Amino acid sequence: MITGGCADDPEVSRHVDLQPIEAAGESHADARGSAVVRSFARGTDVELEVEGLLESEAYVAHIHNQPCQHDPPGGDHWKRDPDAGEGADNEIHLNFHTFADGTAQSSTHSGLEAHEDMKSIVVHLATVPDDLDMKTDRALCGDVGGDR
Ligand SMILES: [Cu+2]
Repeated sequence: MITGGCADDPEVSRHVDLQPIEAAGESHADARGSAVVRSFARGTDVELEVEGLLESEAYVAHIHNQPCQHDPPGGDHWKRDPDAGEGADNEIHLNFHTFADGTAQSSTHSGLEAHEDMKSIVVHLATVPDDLDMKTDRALCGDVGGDR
């Protein structure tokens, strides 16, 4: 349950099934997650649950602007205004820390309203090896479903 979210009745709720990205390798092969994206006239709530991640690690997740089949999976960050800058006032971010069993839950309320470019949720690797960059540091991806 989200408390302190946008409103009682979302206009649209979309479910997201997150699967491991192959490039993340063995360490995340069993990672899974699910999320709900609720759209309101005045913003967006996201609830995320993950398991099978590294123990007691920090992760970041974002809403992205391409589907998971895109290369790289999820493309770039979704931006409410594509011409404006990065950061939480134009993007939707979730920061979380896993428990000792590799699970975590995270939720966020953003004042940014959804639009069609909201295609996926990407969970980035907690620790980025030297030979990876933001395009290849992805642990999980899930397409934002179109169901109403
Ligand atoms: Cu991202």
